Amino acid sequence: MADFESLKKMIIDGNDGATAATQQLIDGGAAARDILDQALLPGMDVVGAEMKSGDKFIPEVLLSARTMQACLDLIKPLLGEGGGSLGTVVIGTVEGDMHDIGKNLVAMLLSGAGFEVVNLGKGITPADFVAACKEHDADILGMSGLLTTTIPKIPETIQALKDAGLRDKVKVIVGGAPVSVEWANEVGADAYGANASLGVEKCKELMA
Ligand code: B1M
Repeated sequence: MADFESLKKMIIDGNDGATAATQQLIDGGAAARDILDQALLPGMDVVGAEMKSGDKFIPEVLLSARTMQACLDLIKPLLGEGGGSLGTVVIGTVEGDMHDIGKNLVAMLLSGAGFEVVNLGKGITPADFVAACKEHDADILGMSGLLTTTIPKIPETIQALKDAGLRDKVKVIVGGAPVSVEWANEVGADAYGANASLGVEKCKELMA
């Protein structure tokens, strides 16, 4: 029988049995948020630490990431659908950055909380962010950045929003491992999400 600890280890190992274990936990009555908070996220934390220390290489990290995404897809419907009444959030990972697990998680929780979410994917240029905000009449633009080399695309996008005359209408929230609240303030974002749940809380505050 699967438990949180064994699922966490499967994420670390990139073991494709993780989806069956996630399903077993769901069938056994485990809450989606507990699966996320007690197995999936702690598993990716270990992967990150091992990548940093050189104990894991990119292909292994990729396996873990794919495994994590497959498990997230299983719990996604259980995080609820809120009907989109709180406002429209356009969200994506910045240009040059292919990390999308955290951004997808934020998108899922926003949708569950009642936002209409337009998830643009990863590697999104400032021009494409602006075009999507226009097209979808966005209330909030969410940008995720995981690389110190590419997070300058965030202030570039904020400038592009200003140039398009949209900055007064569209609030901006940013997040991702190298981003901090101080940096977010410095580059002129309206909010910073330290994690997915706090990101949702900040979006609710922005709409209040
Ligand atoms: Co990469 N990677 N990676 N990687 N990778 C990091 C980010 C890194 C910190 C690893 C390390 O060195 N310890 C490091 C960045 C260092 C830096 O710049 N500061 C790094 C590097 C260097 C790289 C490459 C350059 C490696 C190389 O090729 N030499 C390369 C870059 C490729 C590119 O993007 N152009 C690369 C590639 C990859 C993989 C493809 C193998 C894979 C990504 C797969 C995918 O996403 N589909 C990968 C992974 C998996 C990681 C780590 C291990 C895990 C990231 C993750 O998914 N975490 C990561 C180490 C780490 O972060 N500790 C690392 C789980 C996820 C739930 O958390 O994304 O932080 P996170 O999101 C959180 C919060 O940040 C927040 O909420 C989320 C949930 O709590 N949040 C928001 C995120 N976005 C938000 C937006 C919001 C609000 C909150 O509002 C809009």
